Amino acid sequence: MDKPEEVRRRRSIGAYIAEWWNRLRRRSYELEPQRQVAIVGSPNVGKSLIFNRLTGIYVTVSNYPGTTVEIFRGRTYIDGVLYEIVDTPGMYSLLPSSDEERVARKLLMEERPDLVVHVVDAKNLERILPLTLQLIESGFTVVLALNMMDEAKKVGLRINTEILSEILCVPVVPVVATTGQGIAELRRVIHETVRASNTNQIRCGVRKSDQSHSRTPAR
Ligand SMILES: Nc1nc2c(ncn2[C@@H]2O[C@H](COP(=O)(O)OP(=O)(O)O)[C@@H](O)[C@H]2O)c(=O)[nH]1
Ligand SMILES: [Mg+2]
Repeated sequence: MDKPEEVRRRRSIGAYIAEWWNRLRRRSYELEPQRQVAIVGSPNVGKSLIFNRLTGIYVTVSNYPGTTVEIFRGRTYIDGVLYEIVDTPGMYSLLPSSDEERVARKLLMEERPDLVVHVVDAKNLERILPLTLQLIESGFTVVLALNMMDEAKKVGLRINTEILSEILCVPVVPVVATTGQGIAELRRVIHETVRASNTNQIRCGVRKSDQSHSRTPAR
């Protein structure tokens, strides 16, 4: 049995953590987010799971104006910077052929997020990369999240993310959204890429081991 003193001490630590968490949440929705990140990609690639893993302090859901399409918005701090993360409806292309795609395109074009995380199913890369190229051509700062790496490995696929990153000139982060593997790295790369794009220093192939490998792409 715990002594009453020990119980009191644990309760006060619990109350302190709860108070700190509530203060953080309150502050996060009172303040205007400093940066905005949109999560895009085709349906069923793990966008919402990644959104949930990236956010957590404050999430809202609303219909996009004039439609019944739901948009989830959440907030998170990365390195002291308050980000708004937007989970967009599934899209295959920037040329819309469904209500969801129209809303996703409109949201991107009107809100012009600081960064777009293109979530792709690592097993179906070749079918999905055209959207990555459209996003890059439309002037968005893009990070490619190669999700479902667990399934890709199971079917024997090996993807050289460094070469892919160099070819596309966007950072590529392998992720397993179901386990959370790669999410910390994704947060780090999002923050680093937003900072680099603000100073016009887009890196080609952001690597863990070689941070000096950078160049400004031709525009
Ligand atoms: N095996 C595996 N399944 C995943 C992964 N990420 C998402 N899923 C599953 O894929 C399905 C679609 O995920 P969801 O986040 O709703 O995709 P969305 O339509 O892009 O928002 C769900 O059943 C997830 O559990 C992953 O990394 N590995
Ligand atoms: Mg979803």
